[in-house]
Amino acid sequence: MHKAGFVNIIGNPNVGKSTLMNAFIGEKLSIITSKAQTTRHRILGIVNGEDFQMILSDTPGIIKPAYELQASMMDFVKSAFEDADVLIYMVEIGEKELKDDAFFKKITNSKIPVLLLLNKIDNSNQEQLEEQAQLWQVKVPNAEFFPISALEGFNVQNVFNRIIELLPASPAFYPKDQLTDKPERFFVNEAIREKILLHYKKEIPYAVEVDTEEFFEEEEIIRMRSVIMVERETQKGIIIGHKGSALKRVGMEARKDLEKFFGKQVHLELYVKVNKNWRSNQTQLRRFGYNQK
Ligand SMILES: Nc1nc2c(ncn2[C@@H]2O[C@H](COP(=O)(O)OP(=O)(O)OP(=O)(O)O)[C@@H](O)[C@H]2O)c(=O)[nH]1
Ligand SMILES: [Mg+2]
Repeated sequence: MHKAGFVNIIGNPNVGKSTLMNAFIGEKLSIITSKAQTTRHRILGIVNGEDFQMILSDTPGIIKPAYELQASMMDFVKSAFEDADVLIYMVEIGEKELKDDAFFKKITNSKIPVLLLLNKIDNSNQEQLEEQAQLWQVKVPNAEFFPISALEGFNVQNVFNRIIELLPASPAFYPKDQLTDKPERFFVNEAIREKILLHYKKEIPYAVEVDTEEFFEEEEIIRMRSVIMVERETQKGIIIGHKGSALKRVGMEARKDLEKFFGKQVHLELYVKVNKNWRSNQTQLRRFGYNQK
C-alpha cells in the first residue's frame, strides 16, 4: 500500500518550524534565523520513500497582522489548515499561548490528527519539561504529545515514524524526485534575505524583499542577478553600507550558501532599489508571490 499526504507545521514565530522541516528533509530548504517572521511563505518540502510521500509545509509564524504583507502571510497559515492530513502544532519551552485565539480553536477542534511538538527541550531541565508537558497536554487534549529538539535531532525520528503511520493511503501527489514546490529563484531570494535578517537591525529586514531577475545556468557556473528592495531611500544606504561593505558581505555569504545548495559555482550580482511601501501594496505583493487568494 502506498501512503501520501500533507503534513503542515504551524505555531508561533521562532519556535523552530523551519528547523524541523529541514531536519526531516535533510537539506537546508527553509532559511532559519533567531529573528521572528523569518519564514514568509508556505514552503513545501517533500520526503519521498518507496511506499510513501510525505509533503511537509513550513509556514510563517502566527502573528496578528499589522500590514498587508503580514495578512498575506497569515493566509498561507490558513491554507495550511485546509489541506492538512496531519497537523503539527509546534510550541517551544517557556511558551504559554498561541498568539491568535481563532487559530488555537482550529487546532483544538481539529478533526484530523494533531501532533503537539514541544521544541527546544535541550534548553530546559527535567522539572521545567514536566511542567510544560502538563500545561500543553491539558490545553490541547486532542493532540499526541512529543517533546523534541529539532536542532539536536532528539525524538525527531520518532515523530517522523508516527507521521508515516498516520499518512492516508494515497498515490503520490508529486513526482518522486521532486523536493519542493518552489522554483530555484525562490531559494536565491531566501538565501539573500537570510543574510539580511542576520546582519541588519530592527526594522530593516522586515522592510526588505528580494527578487531574482536573472538565473542563468551555464555548464560550470550559475549566473544570478537579484535586486534587494527596500521601502525608503534611507534604508537603501544602510543596506549598502560604508563603501558598499555591508552589501558585499551579504553577497559573499549568500553566494557560499547557494553554491552548497545548487552544488555548483555561483556568480551573484546584487543591487538595491527603493520600492515605496511595497509591504502595503497589493500589486507589488502579488508580484512577489504573496496575496494568492
Ligand atoms: N536550542 C534550540 N534552538 C532551536 C531549536 N530549534 C530551533 N532553534 C532555534 O530557534 C530559532 C528559530 O528557528 P526557526 O526554525 O527559524 O523558527 P521558525 O518557527 O521557523 O521561525 P519563523 O519562520 O520566524 O516563524 C533559530 O535560532 C534556531 O536555531 C532547538 O531544538 N533547540
Ligand atoms: Mg520559519
